[in-house]
Formats: sequence, C-alpha cells, structure tokens
Amino acid sequence: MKIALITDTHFGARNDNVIFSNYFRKFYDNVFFPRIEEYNIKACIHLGDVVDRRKYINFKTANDLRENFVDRLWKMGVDTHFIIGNHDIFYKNTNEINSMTELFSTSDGLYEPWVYSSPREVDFDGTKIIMMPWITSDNYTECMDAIKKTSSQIMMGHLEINGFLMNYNQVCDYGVDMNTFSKFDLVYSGHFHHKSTQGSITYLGNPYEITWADIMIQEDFIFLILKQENWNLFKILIACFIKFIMMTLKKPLNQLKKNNMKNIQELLSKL
Ligand SMILES: [Mn+2]
Repeated sequence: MKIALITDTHFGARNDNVIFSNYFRKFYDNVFFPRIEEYNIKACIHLGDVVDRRKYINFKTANDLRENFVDRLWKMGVDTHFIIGNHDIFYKNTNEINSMTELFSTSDGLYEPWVYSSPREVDFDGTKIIMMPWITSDNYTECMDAIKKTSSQIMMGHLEINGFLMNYNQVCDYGVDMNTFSKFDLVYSGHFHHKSTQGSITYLGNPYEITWADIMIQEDFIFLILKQENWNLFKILIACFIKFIMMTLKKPLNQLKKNNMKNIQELLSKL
C-alpha cells in the first residue's frame, strides 16, 4: 500500500491572498495530483496545519480547500486522513474545537476525511500507524499514555520537538524531548516547515514556500510508504516549481531587460 504524505499546506496563508493561493494551486495541479495518479496512491495522510487561520475561515479559502484538495482526493478514491495541527485549532490549550471537524463532519458525527484530534492507532493494510495530533495541556496525559501503550512502529504527528530546526538557521529550544519518541522506528512530523532528520524523526517540511522563513528549501518530496513484507520508504524528488527568489539588483529596475521583468513579475520576489 502506498500512502502520500503531505503537511503544513496552510490553505488561506498570507491573509487569504489570492496570489499565494494560485501559487499553491500549481503544486496541486502540476505535482501532487499527477503523482497520486501516476503511483496509484489510495491513501493520504496530512500531518497537520491544513489551514492557516485558527479562528475563522474565508469562504474563498474554504472553497479552494474543498474543490482543489479534499474533493479531488475523494474523486480519485484516496482515503484521506487529517492529523490536527496547531493552526487547525481554535483554542491554544485544547484540540476540541478544530476547523477540520467543523468543516468536514456531518450531523451524524461522521466525516471524511478522517480527522484525528486525539491520538489514534490506524491500520493501513496490516501496518499500524499511530496518529499524534498537536499536544496541548488538555491532551498531554492522553498522548503520553498512547505513546507508552502503542505497539505501532510508526508515528505520524504534528509535533514540537526540542532540538529540531524551525527554519534554515533557527533551532527549537523548547517543546517535547526527542527521547519521548525513541521507541518508534519511524516518526514523521509536520509543524516545523523546514525539512530535517535526526535519528528516526523526520520533519517533512511544507510542500511550498509560504513565508520568507521558508526560503532555501532545496527540494520538495512526497513521501510514500509501500507495504510489502515490511514497510519501505520511497522519496520522490519533485522538480522545484516556483521558488521565492532573493536577488540583489545591480542595475536600477527600469534598466532591466523586458524578459527579466516578466520573470520577476511571475515570481514572488524580494528586491
Ligand atoms: Mn505549520
């Protein structure tokens, strides 16, 4: 079984800016969905921060999220799982009120995509994965108990782990001790947008640059797990589709060639 992993999509980022939304869309149209089709992927785990705003949603963003992500996965028969991240929750100390449940649950309490606001073990074709949402003061004990009790080798979560890179030059000096997760063979996490690995823990990183703190992302990946006799990992290198570009102008703007100007206009540039 192959599972597409994606995290920190932050729909509605930068004040629901349409330019950013169109720029994110290129990733889904040109990279994400073509790969889902090409590799015949039938499951997707989102590791949190589906949306950007914690308190409310802009309906254009809600429409974008449904039409360009959730419904497309549904139509392609992809079983989709959302792990709640810190941007998906209303209060800071509890996951109880979260945007994904509010947006996607039906009156009978059922929803699709599956939403994990509490830790839960999920069976993927015989391979157990423990889903670990954002850990708050409210669910801390429940999360630690779940880690102790689980027999899963794999954890997917939205974790704030001490000692990991938050961006290309800043290390997190607070959060959960990384030894908390030492029993797992593999931990994948959202939250920090910078891709990094220490031991068995990997931060997947966001699929596209959202703020200037994300600059210097060299490559983007979709990670897959393919269950054969055991699980294996596949990384798929995807071409950089649009990048933030930092440049220093040697000439005044009006002396740049027309071609250069066109490139600059199409990109999100800092001059
Ligand atoms: Mn995030």
